[in-house]
Order: sequence, then C-alpha cells, then structure tokens
Amino acid sequence: MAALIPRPRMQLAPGAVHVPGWLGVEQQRELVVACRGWATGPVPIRHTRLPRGGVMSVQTVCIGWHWQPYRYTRTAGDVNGSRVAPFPDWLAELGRRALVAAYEDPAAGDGYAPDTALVNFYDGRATMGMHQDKDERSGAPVVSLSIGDTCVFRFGNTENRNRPYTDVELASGDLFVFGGPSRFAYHGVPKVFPGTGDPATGLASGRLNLTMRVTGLPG
Ligand SMILES: O=C(O)CCC(=O)C(=O)O
Repeated sequence: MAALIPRPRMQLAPGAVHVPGWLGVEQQRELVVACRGWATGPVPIRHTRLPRGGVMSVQTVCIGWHWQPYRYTRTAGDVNGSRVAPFPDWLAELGRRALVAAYEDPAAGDGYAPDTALVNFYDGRATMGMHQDKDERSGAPVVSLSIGDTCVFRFGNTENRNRPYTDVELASGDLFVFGGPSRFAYHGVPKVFPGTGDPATGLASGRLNLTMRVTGLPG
C-alpha cells in the first residue's frame, strides 16, 4: 500500500538504516508463505522459554541454526530435538540485496553469507524487551524484514538498554539493517498496532519479523 506521506530512507546511527517499503506486496506474500512453512516444522514455532522461567510473548521459529537463550545449535533441544530447516540460498541473496539497498553501495552485499534467521510472530499484545543480538561470533550486519502490523521499533545505544534511543515505526515491507558501529546496539519492540497490516500480504493479523544473521559458527 503506497504511503500517503512518503517515508524516506533514514540512517538512525552509523551503520543503522531504515528503508521503508523495501519489499513489494508480492515479495511479502512469498515470505509469508515461506514463514508459514517453517512455522509448522521440522521445529514448530513456539514461545521461547527463558532460563529464569519467563516465557517470551513473541513466537519464534529459526532456520539454519536454532537460537535458544543464549546460544545457537543445529537441533532444537528445547523444542522437539529436530534439526532446524536449512537456510535457503534465495534468502541469503535477499540479504545481500538488502545491504546494497540500505547502504546505497553496490558492493555492500559482497561476501555477506547469513546462515541463520529468526522469524518472530507478534500478536497484538506481544512485545520484545531491549536486548543485544550478541550470541553470534561475527560482526556482520543484521538484516531485518517486517510484514503485517506496524510496530514501534526502539533502537538504542551499544552501552545499555536505556536512553538515548530512537523510536521508529516499522511497517509492512520495511527493511532495517544494523551493522558496523551499530551492530551490537540494544533494540526492542515496545508496541504493535493491531489491525494496521495489509491482508494482501497473506497475513490477516499480527506482525512477522525476520532477522538474518551470520553466526560465525563452523559447519
Ligand atoms: O521484531 C523486530 O523488529 C526485532 C526482532 C529482534 O529484535 C530479534 O529477533 O532479536
């Protein structure tokens, strides 16, 4: 859906770039279909359990490598013990194109080889607290794609989860990349706005977010 007020590409901090409306509706539909497939197995989507007994409000399914607090494994010992679905080449290619678009540099995607993606589903009440993506042994950028309901994405600093931070709205089709000096910035999702997505994406309600990462792990 074309925005009434154009939303320009914006660099929030060095290495952290928001590209509104990067994915067209057809690409979003294809991603929704893929995510639905991964959500059913071999490792089904679930609410991640935290070591201190909490349960995350988002539902997550991983591909390539399975993330559980706070490590990556090939098999999902905290779910059903199965090996996660492989990370497809087409998604890695999408990741490379995302870097070219975000950094406006035709060479930005060269050598980028994401090997894991976390797919998060937010219902209208789900949120994600401020955290760093730091279980990867690589400083390669994180590529984030959003589909469905708009959310408030809070992008902070690399020191702690408090201010200074910037709130941006991530809408369906938006790309957000954080790499370079921003790679280990704290970030989170304090709010989702139910009913703001476009059902033409194939997602009738809720928000999907897919983050591609490079684990830096062997094999
Ligand atoms: O949903 C989002 O936009 C952010 C997801 C996120 O921070 C994560 O998966 O670590």
